[in-house]
Amino acid sequence: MVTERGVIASPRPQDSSHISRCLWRITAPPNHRLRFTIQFYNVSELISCSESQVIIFDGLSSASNVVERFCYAKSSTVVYTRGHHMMVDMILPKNNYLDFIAVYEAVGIDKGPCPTNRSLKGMSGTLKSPNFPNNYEYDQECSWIISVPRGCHVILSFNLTDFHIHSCNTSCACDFLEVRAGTTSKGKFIGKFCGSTPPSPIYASGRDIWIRFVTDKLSNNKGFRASYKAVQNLAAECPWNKTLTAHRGFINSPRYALDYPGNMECIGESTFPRSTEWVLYF
Ligand SMILES: [Ca+2]
Repeated sequence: MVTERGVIASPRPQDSSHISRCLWRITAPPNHRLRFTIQFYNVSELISCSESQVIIFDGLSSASNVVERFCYAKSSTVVYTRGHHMMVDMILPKNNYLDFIAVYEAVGIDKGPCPTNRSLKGMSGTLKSPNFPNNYEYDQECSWIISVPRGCHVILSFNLTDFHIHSCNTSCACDFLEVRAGTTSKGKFIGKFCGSTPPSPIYASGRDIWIRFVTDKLSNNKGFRASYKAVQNLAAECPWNKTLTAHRGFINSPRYALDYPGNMECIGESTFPRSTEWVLYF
């Protein structure tokens, strides 16, 4: 089937006595993925998974990755393919019933729990790895573009408990979160992060950042949840060669008392005579 939307259902009971298996192959237009919404799935409790199940493959054959496998009654569930093909393999129980109705539809690749270049806009928001706080899947690549209003700057923050990305070495070669300035993979590199210690808040000098989350074929973990906010230019709070002239004043790290952003260097300088004694109170 090559359509943008449709319904698939189990055979009617009077037809199903001689049918043991149904297969559907569905293809969405290029640059789309398939959203599959199971609206109704009921099967006898007496049936085991080996006798009856519905398997959704991320491709046109049973050699493709499995998106989801169902063998117990389930209420409404939504799954997404990664590519633009899907195969549904339904194994029907002998001398028993399986009632199944699902809707498939072609959606943009920016949809689903692991989107490609999903656009996030506004003054604040959150994003998370697929399935968070449950473990992410193997072999994923998801990306987001955060854009805050003109004149603002993005700051991306993590909680200590919301960052667990499987790391196999210090260069984050296995699973990682990559952050770049701008709206594409070609923007200025800001950082690559993994492990269980979240990075300091990430401040971008512009209004957009591009984020990519990549996982490999081994070991997975909880992933991450992050929040972004539109902030004013922090350059004023983190002066470069600012001259302090008043006899008394305050200096603070950028965004004090919030976490300061990573990758900044602030320098303050005084022009008082050498003999002047400085007293710093914390
Ligand atoms: Ca991994």
